[in-house]
Amino acid sequence: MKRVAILFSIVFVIALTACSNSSKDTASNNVNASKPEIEAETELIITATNYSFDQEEYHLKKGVPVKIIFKNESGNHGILVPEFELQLNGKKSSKVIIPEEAGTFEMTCSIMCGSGHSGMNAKIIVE
Ligand SMILES: [Cu+2]
Repeated sequence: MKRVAILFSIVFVIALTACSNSSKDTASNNVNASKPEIEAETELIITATNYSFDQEEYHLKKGVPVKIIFKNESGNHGILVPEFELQLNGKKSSKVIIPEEAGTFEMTCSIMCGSGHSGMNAKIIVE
């Protein structure tokens, strides 16, 4: 939850600085302003079909910002990884995350997509 709050404040500060140059001085007093905008160093594409994801395991590197790109190739699915505050769905969507802890995390389908829904899961392995 804390991570989301930080992310939101970063986005907020970025939005502020983008709107007005004069707000830069104010923003620099904010601790969050010293953090650079999250830029992905790498990408991971996750594809969903009826009723599976394209891989059983997805590997990420700890501490490396990664742009998770989710694509629906058939049916209507989504992905959910609570530990990363990651929830994507639709035809195509993406989010940049920074996996901060090594470990294995369960990824499930976030949309009740039909008969194969409960079998739609995969592992995100951070190392
Ligand atoms: Cu589903």
